Formats: sequence, C-alpha cells, structure tokens
Amino acid sequence: FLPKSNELGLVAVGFSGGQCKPGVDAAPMALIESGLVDQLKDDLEYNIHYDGQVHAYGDLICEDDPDYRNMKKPKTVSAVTERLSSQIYEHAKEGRFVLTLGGDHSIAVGTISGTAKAIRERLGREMAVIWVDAHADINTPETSDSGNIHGMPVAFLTGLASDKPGMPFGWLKDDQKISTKKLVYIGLRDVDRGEKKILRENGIKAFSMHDVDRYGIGKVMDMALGWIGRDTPIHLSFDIDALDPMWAPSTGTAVRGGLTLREGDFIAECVHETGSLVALDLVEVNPRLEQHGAAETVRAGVSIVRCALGDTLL
Ligand code: EXY
Ligand code: MN
Ligand code: MN
Ligand code: MN
Repeated sequence: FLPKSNELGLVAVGFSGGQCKPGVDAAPMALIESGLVDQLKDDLEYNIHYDGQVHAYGDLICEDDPDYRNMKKPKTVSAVTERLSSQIYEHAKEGRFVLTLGGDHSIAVGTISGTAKAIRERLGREMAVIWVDAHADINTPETSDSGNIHGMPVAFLTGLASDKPGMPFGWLKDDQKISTKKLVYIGLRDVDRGEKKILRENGIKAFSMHDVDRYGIGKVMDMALGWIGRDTPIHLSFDIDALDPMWAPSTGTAVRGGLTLREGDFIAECVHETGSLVALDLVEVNPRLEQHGAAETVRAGVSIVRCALGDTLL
C-alpha cells in the first residue's frame, strides 16, 4: 500500500532541553561524522534531502521559562517540538521516509505529530508507533517525579495529557495525535508506578524485557507487528537506552538488563521488512557521557538506523 521510494528526509536535532544532562545535542554530529549519511547514500542508495545543519533552535530557547504543571522548560520544549513538527511534516507530505537524529526523546512530540498528520492527509490512515525504550515516556506532568519532558512525550501524543490553546503543547491538534490502540512498546524495564497504571487502564500493548526473555525477540516481533496489523504505516521511535548499557553506555538514563545489540538490530530489521515503515527517530545517544563507551554507543546507533533502512546481513 506504500509505494516503494528511496527518497529520505533527514532532520538533525541537537536538542537536550527535555532532560538535564548536556551532551545529547552532540549526537547528530557524532552519528553523521561516523559515516551514517554516506552509508545511507552509497550502500543503501537513498536520495537524501538534508539541509546540512544540526538544528539547535537557538531562537526558541527561552531564558524565562519557569516550571509549569511540574514540567521543566515547558515553553522551550513546546516551541522546539512545534517547529520540528512542521519540519517533519514537510518531508512526510512529499512521501519521503523521515529520519530524525536526536536529541533527547522529548523531540518525539515533534516527529510523531508531524508524520501522523502527513500520513492522515496522504493515505487517509491512522499511523502506528513502535516505541523501543527501557522507559515508557508516558508520564503526564502530574504523574512525573522528575518534571523532565523526555519522560512525557507519549502522554501528549496520545492525548492522555494536553494543554489548552496558548499554553505549552496547546498547539498539538487531534490530527497530529496517535491512538493508544496503535502504540506498541518493546524493551521496557524501568516504568514508574503512575505509568504502569496508565498502561493498564488504557490497554496499551507493551513487551517488557520479561517478555523478551520468555518468548525470544522473534516471537515478540511477530506479536508486536500482529497487534498493529498489516498495511498500517509505522513510525519507529528508538531510544538507544533500550539496549543494554553493555552495548550503549553513553546515554542519560541507562538501565541494566536491556536488549543486546543484535536484538536491537533485529527489531529494526523486522520493522523494515513490513514495508510499512514511514519514519524513524534515533534518540538519547549522549557522546559526552561515559567517554570510553561513546564510540560504541554511536556505532550501535548507526547500526540500528542501517537495519531499519533496509541493510541486510546477506
Ligand atoms: N520515568 C522517568 C521520568 O519520567 O523522569 C525516566 C524517564 C527517562 C526517559 C528516557 C528517555 O527515555
Ligand atoms: Mn525514551
Ligand atoms: Mn529511555
Ligand atoms: Mn524509574
């Protein structure tokens, strides 16, 4: 149902305002310098639409940005994600695959809202999201202990949290949101109490590391894709902290007991094989943390992106 296309829109997002550790803004450059874009062009034959810059959104960073509903830097994160949403939309409405290199996971408010709207307009369909992460990122401002917005994007995208027009995230309209029924998690292992309640009460499909251990990643992918159903456009949002810190130590909220490098790549390969993938985010790589592990973490990120874009072992 999706015409095969090798047109790819790339957006590099050097933004770290959804959490408190500097350095995650340096990830897009580190990924690009390690050869990612050249590999997508030369090995995988994509025609890349890239403005050549890592966006820092300096004009949108608010000096006067007090906490609001317990959220840290609400005005800044809202303004950046709103701008990003239209950047993503412009690519997606042309029928391009959209690759976003983050940045912390708050940027998914921008990426997913942008593709959801474009896919509705182009295909008249509701898009599914596969969220690969150690965390559920579905806190509402009220359930969050930290106030860090990178722990909240899914709540805003599904409408479980919202703001009135004129307030932060009041810009998010219904046609930019996704259904909780079309959301699937893989890799969870650090979910807050309030988040567990939200997942339960909304019947959200989630495969934790316990499920990966019990069924194996092959069966988990069959079940995850079966839940979404065939011929449904998929946005894959991949937080590098889904991988075990053994493979991806340089990330802001590392949690032990995660996916192996191969399990991460396998998820990306399976989603590519559906032929329904329309967008990919790679987030939370922080090359400034765990200096020794930074190169490994960047390499893991490059590998995930290559697999999601069609690289095969044979
Ligand atoms: N659940 C915790 C919080 O809300 O602060 C931790 C969130 C970490 C989010 C990282 C990006 O996945
Ligand atoms: Mn995340
Ligand atoms: Mn995470
Ligand atoms: Mn926790």
